[in-house]
Amino acid sequence: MIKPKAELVNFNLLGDDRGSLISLENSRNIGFDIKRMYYIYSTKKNISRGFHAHKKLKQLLIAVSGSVDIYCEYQNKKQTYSLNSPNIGLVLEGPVWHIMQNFSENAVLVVLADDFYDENDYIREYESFYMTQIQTKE
Ligand code: T46
Repeated sequence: MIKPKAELVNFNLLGDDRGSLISLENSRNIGFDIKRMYYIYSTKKNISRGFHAHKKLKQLLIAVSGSVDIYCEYQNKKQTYSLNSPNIGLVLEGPVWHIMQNFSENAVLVVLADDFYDENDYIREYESFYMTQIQTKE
C-alpha cells in the first residue's frame, strides 16, 4: 500500500496556428514511468464506472475529448474533479476510492499507468477500502 494522492495537473500547450499539441514524458511532466495505457470511450448515458481503489498503482487520467467527472475519496477527503480539457490531468496514486461519472457523449478518457493490469491491486469492496484508510492514516 502506498500513500494515497489525488491531484490535478496542468500540461503545457505546445500550440501554434495549426492547432494544439501536448507532450507527456516519463518522469518529466509525469511523475512515473508508463507501463500501460488504456482508454474508455463510447460510455453509455448515465453510466458510472470505477467504484474501486488501487493498492499501489499510479495513474494519470486525461479526458482527451469531451468531459468526465472523477469523484475521489481518501483519508476523509471527498472531492470531485472535472476533466474537461486535454491539458488537464488527474494523478491518482494508491488507495483512492474513485468513481468516473457524467461522461459527455464524446468523452474519451485516456489513462496512463505505472504498471501492468493486475486484478490483485484492486480494492473493489468499499469496506476493505475503508480499512486501508485506517492503516494509512498520517
Ligand atoms: C481505474 C479506472 C480509472 C483489463 O483486462 N486490462 C486493463 O488494463 C484494464 C484497465 C481493465 N481490464 C479488464 C478488467 C475488467 O474485466 O477490463 C474490465 C473492465 O475493467 P474495470 O471494470 O476495472 O473498469 P473501470 O472503468 O471501472 O476502471 C478502470 C480501470 O480498471 C481502473 O484501474 O482506475 O478505470
